[in-house]
Amino acid sequence: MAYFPELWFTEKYTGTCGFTFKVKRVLNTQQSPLQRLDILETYDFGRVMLLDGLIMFTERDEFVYHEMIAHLPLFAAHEPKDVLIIGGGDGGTAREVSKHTYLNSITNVEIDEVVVENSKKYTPFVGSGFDNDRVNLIIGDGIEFVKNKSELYDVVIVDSTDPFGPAEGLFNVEFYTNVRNILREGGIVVAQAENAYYDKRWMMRSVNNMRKAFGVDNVAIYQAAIPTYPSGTWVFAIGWKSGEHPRDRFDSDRFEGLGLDLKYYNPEIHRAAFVLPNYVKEILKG
Ligand code: AG3
Repeated sequence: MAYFPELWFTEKYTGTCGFTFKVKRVLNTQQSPLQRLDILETYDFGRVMLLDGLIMFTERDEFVYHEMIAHLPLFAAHEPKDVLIIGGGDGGTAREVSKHTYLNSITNVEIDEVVVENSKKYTPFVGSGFDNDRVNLIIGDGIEFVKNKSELYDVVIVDSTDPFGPAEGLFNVEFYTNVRNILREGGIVVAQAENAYYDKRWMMRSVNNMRKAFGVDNVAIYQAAIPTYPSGTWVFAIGWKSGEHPRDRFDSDRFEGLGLDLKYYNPEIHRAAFVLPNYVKEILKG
């Protein structure tokens, strides 16, 4: 009788626990100049992209991350015109930002072309985000891009990998300061900031560095439930150059006007995402 050995993948969260699923097949494995990339076909999560062995997104729950990193800052921003995405090489963030059809420009700076190529080929549900003519994709280093830039943006979205390897420099004070310098008054930055359960030090590195660049009173975090990321609850750090807390800014006219068909983000979530459990509040106090 034929013998079908099974293939399982585990992302280790610590030395002693992790997240495991069975793999139907491996669609691609590739080493780019910057990182290892794997595309898996799974039973429970559809297609999955790994970078350096860590889950970047799954077909089943990527909508949570991409809606929350894009729509929350965009609906909080006052008449946004120009958006900059740093990272986001899979196209998921560009896909969501493109739904804001009134924008003048969407610039996406991704360092690794191999991620873009693979996403277009194997995970078009996000990769097609780059098919939109309004998305200007630049293959380059986001850290360099924000240095000495003269163009201004209303919203900057940092959709990066974890804070080591290629993305390390996207979590430091210098980077956030350069981002602040290219924001218009009232402008908003959002950065994926890991989680408060397994990786509170990384989360706080992002929050503290953003605080140094924007001021303690102009930085907050919000959370979203993402089943396939460590702890299942993901943190986004948000900084604003001036004006009201983004929790209290929500352009309902623009939201109603666009009539988006979304699966996670809604006006109630916009506010509620900023409500934090006590253990997270404690961590934020430092
Ligand atoms: N970027 C953030 C992924 C972080 C996940 N970390 C992990 N699995 N250890 C996601 C990219 C999606 N556009």
